[in-house]
Amino acid sequence: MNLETQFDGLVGPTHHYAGQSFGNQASMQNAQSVSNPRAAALQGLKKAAFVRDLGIPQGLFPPMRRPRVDALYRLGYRGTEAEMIERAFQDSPQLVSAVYSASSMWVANSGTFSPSRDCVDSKAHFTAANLSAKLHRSFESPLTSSMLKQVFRGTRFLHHDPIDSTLGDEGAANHGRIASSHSDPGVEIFFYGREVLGSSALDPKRFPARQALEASQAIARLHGLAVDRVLFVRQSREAIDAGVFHNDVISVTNENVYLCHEKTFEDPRTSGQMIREAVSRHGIQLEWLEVSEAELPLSEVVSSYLFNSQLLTLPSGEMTLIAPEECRENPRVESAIHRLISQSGRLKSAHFFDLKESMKNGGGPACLRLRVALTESERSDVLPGAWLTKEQESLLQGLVQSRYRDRLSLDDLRDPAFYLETQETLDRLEIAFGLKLI
Ligand code: SUG
Repeated sequence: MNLETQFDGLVGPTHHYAGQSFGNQASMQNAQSVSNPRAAALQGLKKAAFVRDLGIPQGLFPPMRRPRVDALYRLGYRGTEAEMIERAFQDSPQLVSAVYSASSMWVANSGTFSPSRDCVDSKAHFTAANLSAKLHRSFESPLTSSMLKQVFRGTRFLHHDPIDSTLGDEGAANHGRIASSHSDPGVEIFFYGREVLGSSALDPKRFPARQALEASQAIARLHGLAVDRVLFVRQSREAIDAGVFHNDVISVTNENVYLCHEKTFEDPRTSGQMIREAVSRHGIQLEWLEVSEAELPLSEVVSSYLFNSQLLTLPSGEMTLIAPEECRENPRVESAIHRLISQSGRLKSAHFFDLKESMKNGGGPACLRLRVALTESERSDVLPGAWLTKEQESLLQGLVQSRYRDRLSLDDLRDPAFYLETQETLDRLEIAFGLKLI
């Protein structure tokens, strides 16, 4: 059986809360709290190691180099690094927060991946996301391209540059795939919240929609996906306005299973029919698992992050959910999970993880990983240092324990000592992963 490879993002030493993401409830609510980068990285590592120990291939991306002093330079700041940071902080602590953001940990937003089985040239395609909706996240995109190229090497992979930034693209968080198995060709679903060139009549009112239809269409073309295997589905604006800023906050696919909430789509009847028809045309036996608004209201979808669980196929062929601890704290969510498990032919278990540090910025288990359904030969082309082996796990644990702070506030970011300390930590991570953090 070909299991889907998971790549998690290691939380960086600059993880903090600054309310950078308007429309992301957790980020907005925790704006001024003090973070614990050490706990954040250890929580993420523990989850990734657990998935590896289930027998699923598990990789890890390093954090990106921060702060983006180059961005400060482009914005007109001059002097030494410390001077530029201090001057920028005096003008706007939010700007310093943006250049220091550890947001690259949410690698579900790093890019869109199409397995070689789906692509006309039989290569595995990546398009790095432009993340243009938020300043702090837009700094990721050129670095993401470089990182993906360093990790997925050789001629089996094709890497595309980010789409033009006016056409917002948030990567795999707005992308799903339904297939009989990870080894088979699938139907790829692109979720979008707005049209840049079309009408704005269906745009959400309260919060911005981040994904543009035109970006998704471009990715489908670049990846060489067959027209009858691609769907473009509009996200519900009511859901976006309730805090569903990415589709992976309200639905998740894995092989032939689609787990979603009633309020996933702007037009549930047409979208549901389109998905069922496309999938059955290709002989895929779809298992549609739906949670209604009556069973779990949108507000609790957002607070629990149930749909941001990882839905994973195990070596036994059964599926499991890797869910955030918050799901166990809400009795309604807990009983929904029990119902789903008892009803499903494939979902048989759930595991709960404390990812509070990431959750407080709106990043659950699925945000922290990029799924790449690789063949065995494609796996052999992956940069060796990017696999989460037991040795790599303990090396990184040690590094995090000895070098990451356990308290970080917005004010700490202006401290020149923190700048130097961060560079040293990132240098060590560069060596541990064997790739260049530019
Ligand atoms: O883009 N939060 C991220 C969370 C990303 C979640 N990813 C997925 N759903 N796949 C975002 O909103 C908050 C940073 C801050 O406020 O400091 C942040 O960027």
